[in-house]
Amino acid sequence: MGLRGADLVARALARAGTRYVFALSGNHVMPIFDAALDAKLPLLHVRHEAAAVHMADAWGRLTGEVGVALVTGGPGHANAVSALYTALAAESPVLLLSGHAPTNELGKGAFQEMAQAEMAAPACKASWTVRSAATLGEDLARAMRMAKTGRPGPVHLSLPSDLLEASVDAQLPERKDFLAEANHPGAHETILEVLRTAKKPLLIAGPALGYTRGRKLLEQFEQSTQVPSIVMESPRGVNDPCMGLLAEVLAAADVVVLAGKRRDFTLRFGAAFGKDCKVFEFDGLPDSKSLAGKTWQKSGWRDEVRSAIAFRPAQWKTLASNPGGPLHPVEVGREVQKLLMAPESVLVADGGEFGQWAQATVTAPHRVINGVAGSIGAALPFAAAAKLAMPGSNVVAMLGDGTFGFHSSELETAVRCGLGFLAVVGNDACWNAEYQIQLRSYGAPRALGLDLLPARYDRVAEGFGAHGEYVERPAELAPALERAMGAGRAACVNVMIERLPAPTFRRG
Ligand SMILES: Cc1ncc(C[n+]2csc(CCOP(=O)(O)OP(=O)(O)O)c2C)c(N)n1
Repeated sequence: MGLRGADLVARALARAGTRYVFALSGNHVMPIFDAALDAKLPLLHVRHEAAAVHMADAWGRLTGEVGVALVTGGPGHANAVSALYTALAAESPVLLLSGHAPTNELGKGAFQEMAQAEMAAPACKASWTVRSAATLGEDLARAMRMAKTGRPGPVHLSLPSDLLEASVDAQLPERKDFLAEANHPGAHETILEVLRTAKKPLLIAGPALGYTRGRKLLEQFEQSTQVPSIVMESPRGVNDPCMGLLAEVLAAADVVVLAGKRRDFTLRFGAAFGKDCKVFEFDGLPDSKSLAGKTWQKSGWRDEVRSAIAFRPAQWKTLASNPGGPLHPVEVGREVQKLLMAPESVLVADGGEFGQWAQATVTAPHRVINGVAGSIGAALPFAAAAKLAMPGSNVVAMLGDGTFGFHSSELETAVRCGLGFLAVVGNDACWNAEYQIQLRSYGAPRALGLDLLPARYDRVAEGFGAHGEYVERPAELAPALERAMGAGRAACVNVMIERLPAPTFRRG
């Protein structure tokens, strides 16, 4: 038998070095499942198409490789699209491959026919339908390069099923055709000079510089220039509690360079800066070669910035919950922090108020958060992909109880695939972030519709074969976390917490 279009796709993915394809099956893509066998392309089957994209997203952020998701056409594709938005805002290199109705039936009411490329386009860097079986390999190579080049992001290809089944006589692209480095464009002498002569300069990087390799570049830049750099990748921006007293720093800076960071809502569209501050927008980082021979003055400003961002209330160190429970989120964070001290540990934070408490109380060398998109629900798929990418690491996801419900069935995926991460659910029996808005904006008597049951998410996890722990009182927390970490499989610790608004900080 000659090669089918599907073989070209599977072999091209394998040649590109794709280590996993996060997939959910469906009629249109079954030829690719079949072709994956011969191409030795590992498929990891998930429980919801959005989870496949979230996993590809976390994979992209943590490894720098393009994360690949494969879903079926029509409704399968539609399910995947919402998750593209998170990857787009996070500047994560993702390729979404969706099956598609066959070309010879288009316009006739084909099974699950839908304008898929158009539907994905607003949430992607690029989005198109492949037109010929012979170009499937080239299309894939181009899509992968686009996902990684410049500011990384998701790219979508729709693959009509007749092209996947057609016999092809086409060459596979070379390995090099799939490769492109996330580039951080080069020097900009004027900007460097302005930074060098500023008294309180600040470099604010966008999400793409916040992941493993980007962070190294930022560290090098900061070491060479003494200019403090921060990454803004969280939805509350200036009010993000994990950024401590960032608002003070932004108001005091005299020169700000936005390095691949938009002057968007997270910076109050620029109103977060002092009125005399000079703000420059630059698409990336000046490269270190152009710094040679320059002298950069050290000053106390860099330390001032660091300590402002690290600011947390002193009482957090000793804050204790009521012994009878529920727990204060700070106490939960303090215990979880102990699990994430090793160099490769990963923190996943998601959800409304609890997600913010988690980010404010826990740090880890690697972080995957729901990001500027502010979309909740991705934590469990993120954690599963993180464990796959970094199998020797402790991976802890901290998520709200509402958030848990979005992708709880991925705990089954985790157990089935041997992905032993820990999910810590902050259970306040509420969609608290929105409840807090009701309290602030409309008052307690007008609170409506946001209560949840104090549900036993630990038992849900057990039902999927994971390890479950239920924590009502502070004394139970540490032993429960220890048992969960030692369980040797995915685990869920369901912690009853106080229903508190996320913290905001003022000095003094
Ligand atoms: C996909 C999506 N749907 C809805 C929202 C709005 N939203 C933001 S936080 C939140 C409540 C989250 O509740 P939970 O996970 O229990 O966390 P809590 O705020 O209670 O700590 C909601 C509904 C959103 N940001 N993203």
